[in-house]
Amino acid sequence: MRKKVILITGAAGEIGDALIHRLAAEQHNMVLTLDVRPLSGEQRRLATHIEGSILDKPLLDRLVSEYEIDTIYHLAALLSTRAEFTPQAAHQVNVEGTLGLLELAREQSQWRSRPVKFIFPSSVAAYGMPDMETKAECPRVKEWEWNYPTTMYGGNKLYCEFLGTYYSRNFMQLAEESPVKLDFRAVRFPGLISAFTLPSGGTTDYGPEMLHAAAQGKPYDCFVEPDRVLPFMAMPDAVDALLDLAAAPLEDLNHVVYNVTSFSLSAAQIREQVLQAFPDAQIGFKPDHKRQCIVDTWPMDMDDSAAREEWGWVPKYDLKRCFEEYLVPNIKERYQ
Ligand code: AKB
Repeated sequence: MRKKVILITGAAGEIGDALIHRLAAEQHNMVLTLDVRPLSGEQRRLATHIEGSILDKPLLDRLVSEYEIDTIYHLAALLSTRAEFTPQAAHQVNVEGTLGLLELAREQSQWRSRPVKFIFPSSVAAYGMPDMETKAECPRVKEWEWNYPTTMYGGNKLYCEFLGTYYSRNFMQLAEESPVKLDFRAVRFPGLISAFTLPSGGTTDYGPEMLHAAAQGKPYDCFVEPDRVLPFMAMPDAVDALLDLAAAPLEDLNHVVYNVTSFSLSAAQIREQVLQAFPDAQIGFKPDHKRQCIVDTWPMDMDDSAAREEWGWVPKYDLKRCFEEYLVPNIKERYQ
């Protein structure tokens, strides 16, 4: 008999790190992880890890012959700044990789006559505000507004939301016999901040980088202007959002894609928060024009009322709790 598992792709990344801990602690299911990189020491104890690529079709075939994949958390992706330097590679990983996994989930759903749950982290990058005036006039965007991404990553995420919707709702809609469709659900995340890991290749990275540099006594130059505002969220809330959306009864969900967010603040306000905890921190501003342009197309806030109404989404960490109870104590302990 095939072993029933929860599959996490991109498991060695920031969200994967936190998600493995939660899944292993809270659920009895076996966690199978896939990443081109090895897992860190502690994670290795909690999951069965396969070191490999989501683009390796024979590897995916081997996985489904051995395991019954019940839920997929598809986290593997090249983030926004990195994707601008290697757009073709980003398209391969972000779009073709997702398509391959959707196919795998479709086949598994039919083989076991039950939908595989496919949980997809999308991003604030799926939005594209045309200019700063519009950004100021429309600070809190709904899921269907301003879906005009300007980056490869944002375009990839928006298109994969469409692909997931297609596979879960419209696949084979012209065929007489409707196959069992998979159950695709997506959250659009703001910038995420973890006390334990640092992101790499993202455009919201200045938030966590400022804090982690200060905790280590290293000087840091922020790559966006002080007045630029973006939405952010603490990593434990991001993991809660994925788990809560996965657990929500399908009949309660009227959407496929949901915004989730916690607090919005400017780069200068992040600096102030960091200075409260680390008064000697040396944080300057040296804007990078290209990264700044990306930030300028992302909205200042996201309207997450659909997630709140339909599956009870509420972030546990507002700005104050995020810094005072989660980030600062854990980061101080980490770098002590
Ligand atoms: C990035 O900056 O690329 C990510 C994201 C907003 O999805 N953090």
